[in-house]
Amino acid sequence: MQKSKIDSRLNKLKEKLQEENDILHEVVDSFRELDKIAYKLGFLSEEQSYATRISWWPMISVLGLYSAGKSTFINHYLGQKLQATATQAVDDKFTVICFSDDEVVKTLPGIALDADPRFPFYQISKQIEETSTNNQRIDAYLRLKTCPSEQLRGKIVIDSPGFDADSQRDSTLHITKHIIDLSDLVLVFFDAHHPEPGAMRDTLKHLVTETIDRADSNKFLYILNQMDITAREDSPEEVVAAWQRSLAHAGLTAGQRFYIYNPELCLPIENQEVRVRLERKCQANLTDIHKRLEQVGEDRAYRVISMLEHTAKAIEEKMVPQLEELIQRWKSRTYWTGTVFLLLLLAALAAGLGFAPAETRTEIWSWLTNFEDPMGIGIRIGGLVFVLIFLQLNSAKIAANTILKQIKSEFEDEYTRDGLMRAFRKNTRFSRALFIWIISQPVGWSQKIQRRIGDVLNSVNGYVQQLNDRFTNPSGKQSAVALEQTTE
Ligand SMILES: Nc1nc2c(ncn2[C@@H]2O[C@H](COP(=O)(O)OP(=O)(O)OP(=O)(O)O)[C@@H](O)[C@H]2O)c(=O)[nH]1
Ligand SMILES: [Mg+2]
Repeated sequence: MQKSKIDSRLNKLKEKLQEENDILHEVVDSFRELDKIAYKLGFLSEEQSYATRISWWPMISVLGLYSAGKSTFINHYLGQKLQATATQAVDDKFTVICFSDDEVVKTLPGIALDADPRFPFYQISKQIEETSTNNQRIDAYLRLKTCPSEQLRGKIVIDSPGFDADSQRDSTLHITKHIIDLSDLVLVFFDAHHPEPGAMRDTLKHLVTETIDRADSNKFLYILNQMDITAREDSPEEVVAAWQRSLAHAGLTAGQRFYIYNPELCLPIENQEVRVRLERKCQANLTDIHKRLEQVGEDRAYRVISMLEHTAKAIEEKMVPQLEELIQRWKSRTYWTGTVFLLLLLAALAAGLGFAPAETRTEIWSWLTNFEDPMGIGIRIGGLVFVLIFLQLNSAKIAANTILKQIKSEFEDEYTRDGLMRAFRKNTRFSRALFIWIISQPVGWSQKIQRRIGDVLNSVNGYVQQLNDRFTNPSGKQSAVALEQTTE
């Protein structure tokens, strides 16, 4: 049941990828192959898939101060008037914008994001329902729009409601954080009307101060927009300097900053010198931002393929050796626990015999050393084997439980921890505990499986080659020179 759910989700994912004419749909099959290997080894349960742990479409989120021009920027980039814009705060929802061949723009409720494999949002609805104070559902915060703009192929853009001086609702902050975590690129918009810190306290706190120490801080682009308006009254350099000071005040001293205005909305600037200077700089900045947006699309295919390679190598070079080490630990712990139990049992028997009357001791001894009665020998050997197996199975169980607790505290990464625990349980179940002394490798780790991982790793090279061909030669036709080079 669960398995067919994951199958249909991945089939849908392939369909969507194919729609965008991308070689990535083949990569889904390679992820599926790794899933099957992981099911055998126990690292994944059958309702899980490595393919759902990565974002197949890179996400670009546009966040920032209210009325800073976020929606206007997106419309300009897409070449479509997709999002409503106004001088008043217009939007209180996040809009997830994705590509569709369909000429008609479709707006769907947030719940649609749950069902679509393109979006890594499917766990968030539950969290929102939990954090929201008045039981609001995901539809109250998110909507989905499809748009046929070529710029959107292979990407997802998220427009967001503006931050204002009032403190944000918990759910909005929660979604913002989730979106920031998932995004490949985050554009943080400021408004050149208010470059000073007072007007944007919340924005600075949530979108600047809290992002500075992140490992992925280079994905943030800080953008001062609507420069044309201020240039009519103040010197643009002073406005930019005031903004830079606010950012520095919030703790941001490095990071990529840009100042721009929307060329379609630019108000006339009387001072020609200022106009030319500003136009040149803002145009260059806008081009740089657009380049970064493009880059995200191109990087994405390589990134997904490198995730495939990373996952295959992690199974082979990390997970399996870790599991082998845990199994060894289990064997030696079982051995010691069993030995202690056996010694305790012997000590108890010795003590029992010590207290028993002399005749009983002699009787037991003569029974034990009587090798004439085959039935009796059988009972004695059987009894001994039974006691030893009983001790072994119990020691193995106790040892396994202790090691499971150790895995829980030793591994911080949730996926590694859960995978190892699941595989370890599979390796220490009853039938394995019975033959613990002859176990040499983890369940499922056969030569055949190792070859299959090797095949997935080989396919990575093939995918990279196809991608290189694509980007160096978008039409798909190889030039004579390129052909010569590849056949050499
Ligand atoms: N002159 C000028 N006006 C702009 C520029 N960018 C946006 N605007 C105008 O600023 C107003 C606000 O723009 P929006 O795009 O709605 O701003 P937003 O950030 O999406 O606003 P919210 O979604 O409400 O937070 C609109 O009236 C736009 O026409 C610009 O660069 N120059
Ligand atoms: Mg808007």
